[in-house]
Amino acid sequence: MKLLCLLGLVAAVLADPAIQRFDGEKVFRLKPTSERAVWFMRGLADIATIDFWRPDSIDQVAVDIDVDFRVGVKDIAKIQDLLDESGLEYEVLIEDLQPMIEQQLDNKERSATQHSYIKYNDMDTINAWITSTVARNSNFMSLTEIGTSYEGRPIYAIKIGAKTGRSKPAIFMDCGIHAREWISPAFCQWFVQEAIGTYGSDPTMTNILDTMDFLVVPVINVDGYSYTWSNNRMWRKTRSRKPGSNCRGVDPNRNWDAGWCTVGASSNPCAETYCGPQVESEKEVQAIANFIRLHKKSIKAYLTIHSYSQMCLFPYSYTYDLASNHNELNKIAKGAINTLASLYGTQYTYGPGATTIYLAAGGSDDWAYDLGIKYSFTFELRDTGRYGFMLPESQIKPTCEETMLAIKYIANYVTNNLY
Ligand code: 0X9
Ligand code: ZN
Ligand code: ZN
Repeated sequence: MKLLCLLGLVAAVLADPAIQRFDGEKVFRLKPTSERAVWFMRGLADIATIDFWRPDSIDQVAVDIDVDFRVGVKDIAKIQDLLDESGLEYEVLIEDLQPMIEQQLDNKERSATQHSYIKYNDMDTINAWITSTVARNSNFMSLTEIGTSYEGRPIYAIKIGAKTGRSKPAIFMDCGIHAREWISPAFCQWFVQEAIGTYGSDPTMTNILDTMDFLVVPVINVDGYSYTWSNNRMWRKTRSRKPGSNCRGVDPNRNWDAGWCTVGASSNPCAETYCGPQVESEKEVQAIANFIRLHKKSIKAYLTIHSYSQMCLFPYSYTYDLASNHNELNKIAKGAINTLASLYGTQYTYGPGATTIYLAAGGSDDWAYDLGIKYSFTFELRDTGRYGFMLPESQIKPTCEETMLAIKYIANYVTNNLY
């Protein structure tokens, strides 16, 4: 009996020695309707290791904002007892995370190495897809390696648009800033395919791509994304090392020069929202920032894709001040989420980041906006917490289809209102 257990253990370890398992881990949702509940949540964060899913750190917990958080298996009994005794309203969003991670890959036709738009593709598969797609459509696309990551992986930008011989205004869009938000890179891949697939037949897409170029970065945080496949599905940050700390990684959406590290970010290298030792400390952020600065004159819109929460956000997030074209941004966001909802009824909220999600400085949207790109939006795709980051592959298609409508709505607006 003992021997069998041992053999089982050895087999499990040999199967994939590096990959971290999440057996028995739960995700809770607390609805803090009072200051007492907020204090209670802070107390929990002090006594147990808690991975905040939404909002993404304890600093952002406030009255009336649902808190989704993951608790490691050794703390669950304790945390659940405390929750029960508190009398506060809470639910168990995910009973056991490990099967959820396995069930996420629910596309029956999936193969590990073959690229597909309706499955989650790993980093190597995405990179091979990037190269071959651009090569197959070289009349319509070009590829730039805009930099390399901390671990030396290439970061690519794909330019898509009709070649007119003149330099065109552009819309920049990136995916995969946060490693575990897998639906985000999936959307960028979908977008590229849909753009070439509908050019010439869809009048809106044709007009957009005749007038403008799209600059798409399918995955910014390439090291983090790789790491979510090889080691830890729940990884969010980059993978850089910092002298004096054993904790790795910086939150790449707290590392931009926009009220850097003033609110909603942490200076603790072990925190999920670590802002980094200085502005643009991360090579991945530098690569994008340099690329955007270089093409600043032509870039008219900045779009960045995250998950989850179903939101369309615009500046500011580092201050409660309103953007100078707030009314226009609000109107565009409203139009975008309405067309998104028209397909499957998916409901989004929208507004300035600071009041719609939380104050959080150092984000790419605010940085791009302050650089002078006056249409700047962050999308938080599906869902609202049923699956969270583990959105099943069967939802990739509907999610991408509806998001496509919103992105096209914004791109069409920008095309018709060039400045
Ligand atoms: O906190 C973030 O970086 C984004 N949410 S996520 O859950 N995907 O991490 C929201 C970003 C909103 N914009 C800024 N904070 N600038
Ligand atoms: Zn260029
Ligand atoms: Zn994110």
